Amino acid sequence: MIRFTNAIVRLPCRNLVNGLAGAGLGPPDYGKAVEQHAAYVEALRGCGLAVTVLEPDEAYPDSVFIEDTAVLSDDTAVICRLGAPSRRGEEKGVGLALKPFFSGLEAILAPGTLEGGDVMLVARRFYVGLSARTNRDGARQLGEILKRQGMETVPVPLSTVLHLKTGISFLGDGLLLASGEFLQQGIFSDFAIVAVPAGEEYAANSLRVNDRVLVPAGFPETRRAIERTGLETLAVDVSEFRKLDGGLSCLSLRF
Ligand code: CIR
Repeated sequence: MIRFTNAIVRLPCRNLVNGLAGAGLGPPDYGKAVEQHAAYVEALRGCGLAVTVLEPDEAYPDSVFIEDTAVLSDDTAVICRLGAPSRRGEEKGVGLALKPFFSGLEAILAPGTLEGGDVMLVARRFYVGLSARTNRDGARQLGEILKRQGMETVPVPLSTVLHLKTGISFLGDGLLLASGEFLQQGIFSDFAIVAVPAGEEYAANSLRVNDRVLVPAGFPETRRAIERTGLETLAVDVSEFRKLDGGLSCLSLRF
């Protein structure tokens, strides 16, 4: 399992209340979102990461979901062309913030689209969800960039989830946490799978960071299922980000 030393996050902006939402849970509470975000940053620091905190960007309501703007691999950062038109442009500031840490900067170009939430790294292989946000051309471009570094990409057609990692997370050591459509996916048949109990699907987006797994607060059965594998967990409340279909992984870039 990769050990992370750094993370980059972006503070939620006031305009967060106008973010893209399909969950039907109503708009997020900005004040609560700010508090939850601060606790999330502390959780990352508690896992040993140095966290770079970017200023809020009012031009982009969804800019707190920074994971979608880049894919990181060894010394290369791939800057995404987001699939959601209202989010295009978020990636510019992130590229600048990544520059000091990465010797190579690459970009996904039109007509390709790619969002980082669709990309799951397992050892030296990247699984790339083909979603409403990530198209085949975006996945192909990413594959070509990563191939030059000896990495493999595997496309994963999606049917119900927003992003690949909405429904599946790599917990390390050959272990996946999965829900819904991924429980029967042949592509993942070589992995041991921790199944997310029905009703707790949101917790499928949990986040292994070094020695711990961050799990969204309020999903005790998933937390127990992860702990039964011997992993240590930490519950982090991200209820306000859930209202915008965002999960734990979406809120940071880790490297
Ligand atoms: C969006 O629809 O783009 C945001 N409201 C949520 C993005 C969540 N990001 C992620 O799953 N990686």
